[in-house]
Amino acid sequence: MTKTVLITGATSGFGAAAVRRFANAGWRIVATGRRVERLQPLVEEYGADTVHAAAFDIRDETALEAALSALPGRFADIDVLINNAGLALGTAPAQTASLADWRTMIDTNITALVTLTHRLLPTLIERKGVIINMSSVAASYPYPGGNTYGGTKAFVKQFSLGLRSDLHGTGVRVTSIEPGMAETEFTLVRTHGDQTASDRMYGGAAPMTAEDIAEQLFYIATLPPHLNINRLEIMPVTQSFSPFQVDRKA
Ligand code: NDP
Ligand code: 8X3
Repeated sequence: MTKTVLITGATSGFGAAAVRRFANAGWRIVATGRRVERLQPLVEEYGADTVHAAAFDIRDETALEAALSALPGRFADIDVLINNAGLALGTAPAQTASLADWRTMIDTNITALVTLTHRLLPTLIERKGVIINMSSVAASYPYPGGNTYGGTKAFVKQFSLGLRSDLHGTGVRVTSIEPGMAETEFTLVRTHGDQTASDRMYGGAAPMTAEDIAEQLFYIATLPPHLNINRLEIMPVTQSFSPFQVDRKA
C-alpha cells in the first residue's frame, strides 16, 4: 500500500533531497516550506498525484492548520512525519548575539515543531506511524556561537525521547536524527546570505551531502515495524571533537 510522508523544509537541503528519495521509492509526499517556487518544480517533476506542495510559514499556526485541513484526500493520511524545517541564525557569542535571531530559532525549531507534531499525533497513532525529528550534533556538543541553536536542537533530541516514552504501546516510532556538517543552504542562512562564508565552511572539508541525510531518513522510515532507532548521530569523517578550552589568565 502506498504510504504518505509529510516533510517540512522541503524547499532546500535535506528536505528537498528527502522528497526525491521518497518519491523515487513510490511514496506520496506532502512537501512544505515558504518558497512555493521551490516546491512547484517537485510537483512538476513527480506529478501532483505523488507530491502535494503546501507553502506556508511553519511559525504561522493558522496557516499550518489551513494547509493541513486543505490536504487532498489521497494525502491526508500521514504515515510518516519528518520535522526537518529549521535554521541556525548567527555565530556570535551569547553576549553579542541578536535576540531577534534567538527568537526566530526558538519559534521555528521548537514551537513550530511541537505544534505540527501535536496536530498530527492522532493520525500518527491511528496509523502506527513514524516521527523523525531533525536535531543536530549541536544538541550534544556545545561550540562557540552555538548557544541558542544548540539549545533548540537539544530540545528536539529530548522531546523525541519523551515522545517515545509517552507513545509506548501505540506502535508509533520516534527518532531523533543528529547530523554534523552537511553542505546545504544552512550556512548561507546562518550568515544571513554570506556565500563566501558558506564556501569557506564546506570548501575542502568533504562534508555530508543532503542526499546522505535523505538516505538515512528513508532508512529510518522503512525499518521493520518492530524496530525503533532512538537517536542517530552522524558526521562526515572529516569532522570530530576539540579539547575543552582553558582560560589561563584566571
Ligand atoms: P536549508 O537551509 O537548506 O533548509 C532549511 C529548510 O527549512 C528550508 O526548506 C526552509 O524553507 C525551511 N524553513 C526554515 N524556516 C522556515 C519557516 N519559518 N517556515 C517554513 N519552513 C522553514 O538547511 P538544511 O537542509 O541543512 O536544514 C534542515 C534541518 O537540518 C534544519 O532543522 C537544520 O537545523 C538541520 N541540520 C542541518 C545540518 C547541516 O549541517 N546542514 C546539520 C544538522 C542539522 P523556506 O526557507 O523555503 O521556508
Ligand atoms: C548543524 C551542524 O555542526 O554546524 O546543526 O552545528 S553544526
